[in-house]
Amino acid sequence: MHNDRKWWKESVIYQLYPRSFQDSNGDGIGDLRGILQRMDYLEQLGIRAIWLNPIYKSPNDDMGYDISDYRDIMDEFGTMADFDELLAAAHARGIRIIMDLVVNHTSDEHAWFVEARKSKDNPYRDFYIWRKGKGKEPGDEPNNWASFFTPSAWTYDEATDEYYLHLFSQKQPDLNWENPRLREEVYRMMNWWMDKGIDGFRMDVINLIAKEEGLPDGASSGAGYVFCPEHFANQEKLHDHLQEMRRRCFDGRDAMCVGETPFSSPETGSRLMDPENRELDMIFQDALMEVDSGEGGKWNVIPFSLKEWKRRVRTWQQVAENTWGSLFWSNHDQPRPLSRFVDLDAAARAAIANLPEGAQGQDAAYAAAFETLRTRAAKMLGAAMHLMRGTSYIFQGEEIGMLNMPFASPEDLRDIESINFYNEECKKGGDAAEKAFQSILKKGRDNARTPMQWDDSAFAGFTMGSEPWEKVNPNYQSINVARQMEDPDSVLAFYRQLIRFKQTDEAAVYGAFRDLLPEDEDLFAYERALPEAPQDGFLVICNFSGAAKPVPETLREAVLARGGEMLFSNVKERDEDVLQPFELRVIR
Ligand code: TEU
Ligand code: CA
Repeated sequence: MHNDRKWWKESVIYQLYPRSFQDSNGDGIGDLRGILQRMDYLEQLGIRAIWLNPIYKSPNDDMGYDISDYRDIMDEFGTMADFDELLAAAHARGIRIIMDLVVNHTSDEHAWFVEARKSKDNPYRDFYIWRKGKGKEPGDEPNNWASFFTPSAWTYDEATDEYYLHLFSQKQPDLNWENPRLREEVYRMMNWWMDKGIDGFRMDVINLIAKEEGLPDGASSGAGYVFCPEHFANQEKLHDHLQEMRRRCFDGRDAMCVGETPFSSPETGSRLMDPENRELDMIFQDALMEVDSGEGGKWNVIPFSLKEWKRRVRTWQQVAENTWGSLFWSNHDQPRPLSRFVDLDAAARAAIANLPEGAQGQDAAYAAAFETLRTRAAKMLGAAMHLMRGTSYIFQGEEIGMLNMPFASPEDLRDIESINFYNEECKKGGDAAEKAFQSILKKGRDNARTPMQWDDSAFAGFTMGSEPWEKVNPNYQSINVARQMEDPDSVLAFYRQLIRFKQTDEAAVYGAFRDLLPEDEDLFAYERALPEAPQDGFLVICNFSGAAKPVPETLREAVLARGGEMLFSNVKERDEDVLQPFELRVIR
């Protein structure tokens, strides 16, 4: 096992989405001074680093993932002076700052692209990827690639009679990483931020920066656009670029680099994270986030299979033992885990099943059961994920058990990915639009972007001014920080203990992982232990089901082999032979 000690292996990292964290000036949009108001909360949480989603100047076509000036702060978020104050305040509290950097593409309003589109011989032309098409009508594009956010990955530029490539929106033109001048500009900018004292970068879709030579068509049986990451993800040249970036920007610094690398196999992940290759310190891989995505991708929602999820967990925990890894239930692109990986509604209905139908107070009984099970399941999921091997990332709101948003209509959506998907489906007629909206309710990125729920005052204490940019979840009066701050049984209290344990217990940080129940459909149980000190390890036992489950014999033996000290539990009374719905036990 690669167990060389690093600060980023011993840190739980809080992912903070500034736009939805705290508004300080009443415009309904989160900002840097709002984060400064919440530094006590972040310190009390116990996390040792914060990953800030992009805060650079941006027209916000994709909420900051379309950067128009890498060396200035987005107007809505404040000023560079605010950032400098935030960095100093975080460091003064022993909290590191990881910046989110998007260098696969820029905004089309970036000065480089404004220049590039002026003429074919402009010095910035080949900072981007331009190709001649067969004409200028749909279907005439240079190849048949589909983009993540638009039917075609190409947009025709009348002025120079060429198309430019954009794997995301048409306001996010891809940068040409084959151009050494472009790479130099990126490295200089990265070093400019590093010299300000930041502690590392989260590199957005960094494994897409190298495209296949010749930009060949995606395999297709007919006309139409084809989503073909095999031609633009994990290409061989990627490794050259990452090794050059490492040499130019990270050598000699104690900074961390985590790369978002969708479509990565365990082999590719290991290669990217192997310290000998000097490419990335760790990656965000998407295997655990795709278990409920059927044929055709995320909008085809299929039932979550714990058994399949555990199979992928074993694969990536093996990678983590050989190199390292990241652990996350959600982020700004994923729905809320409590609304996705457990069925709270079914469990709450089962809990009150003995009440006669329509009995007086049935609604109150359901609400009470739901709240009890929500708190219990949030703790179980938290321990299940974050006690595995790898750096834990906690997305804002996870620590208080926030849920998906019951959006009333498509007009409530703010995310370009969902809006574009919905508009395309509307063109198909029939029930396509309604089906699309139902998928968006389950998997849309806006679910994670509703304002942080601080208290039960208007707009959940996120803003005291105008209507927030994204609607507040109506459950904010029962699910909020203030309500949990002083409650020793709250999700928040549990996460503080979990964070402290994950950052300080040797077995939790550097121990090996062993799945104890690989075949079980409802239970997830594993052991963490350092080979040289097995007795200092611990067992994690999770009932993902909303029904009580007997403790399997094999598990009972593993428990008896240990001292039996209960490190974490999420129920008051335990039955040694039965695990209650969503019950968790962590035993030393
Ligand atoms: O996400 C890239 C990416 O793969 C996502 O589009 C993801 O596959 C999808 O959203 C799952 O629902 C990164 C950023 O995290 C995302 O917010 C940006 O929109 C995207 O890159 C473009 O910068
Ligand atoms: Ca604001």
